[in-house]
Amino acid sequence: LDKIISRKKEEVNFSKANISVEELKDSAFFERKTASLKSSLKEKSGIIAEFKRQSPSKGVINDKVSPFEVVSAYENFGASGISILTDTDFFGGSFKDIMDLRSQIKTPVLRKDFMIDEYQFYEAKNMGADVILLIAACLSPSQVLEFTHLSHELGLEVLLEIHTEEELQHFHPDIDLVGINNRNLKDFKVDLQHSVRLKNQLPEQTLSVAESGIYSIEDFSYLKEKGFDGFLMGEYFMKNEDPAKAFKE
Ligand code: IGP
Repeated sequence: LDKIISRKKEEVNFSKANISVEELKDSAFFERKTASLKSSLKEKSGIIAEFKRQSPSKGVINDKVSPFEVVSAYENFGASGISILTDTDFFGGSFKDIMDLRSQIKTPVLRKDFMIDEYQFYEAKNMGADVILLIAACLSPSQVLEFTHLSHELGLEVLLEIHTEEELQHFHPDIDLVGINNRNLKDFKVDLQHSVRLKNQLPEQTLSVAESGIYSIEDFSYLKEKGFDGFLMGEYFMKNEDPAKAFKE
């Protein structure tokens, strides 16, 4: 994680030097009205289907499919949300993955990246995202709050990702959704029961998303029964030659 964050700082500095916040604000998507993942989770399947080519833990998962084809099929088959990895160095994604399909997709899109600087929120709005991810392990509670308010000013919703009991400290009622990562980002182990225990420590009305390591219908049903409102699933779909077909089934 430290490696990802230090690389991310370099990347942000590089982007800042190329495109200013003022220029980002001038773009076509900047004024668009965003879609709400909060409402969409209740109206549809609850599944947030991810487009992910590769990851540090799994290496290449699927680099043969096109984002537009996969994402539009996820949408047709009833995804509540779409998650797109925009990190290039570790996940093989890019801002173009969102930008290029934005005008053809109505489903709320989560920009999945490591957010550490205000600049990235303007970038997220500019590329057409509706929701951003804040990872508690990368941020202080005061940064989480600051970034939440900036996101809201831009019309973006916030998904706060936590994994440990200490990270419950990062929760604040202004946050839209809390994601509990079933996967430990340090050793990549998956533990669904751990997530259920953490969820039970959140205020009852909090919208919660179970993230990662959902590898079967049984996993999904178990988490649904335990009261999760959303289910973020990537590899289960992406490891198939036709990810959207896996979603449909
Ligand atoms: C999806 P999976 O195990 O279904 O492919 O996981 C998603 O939860 C995972 O990609 C993820 C992630 C993250 C990636 C969760 N939190 C933070 C990068 C950064």
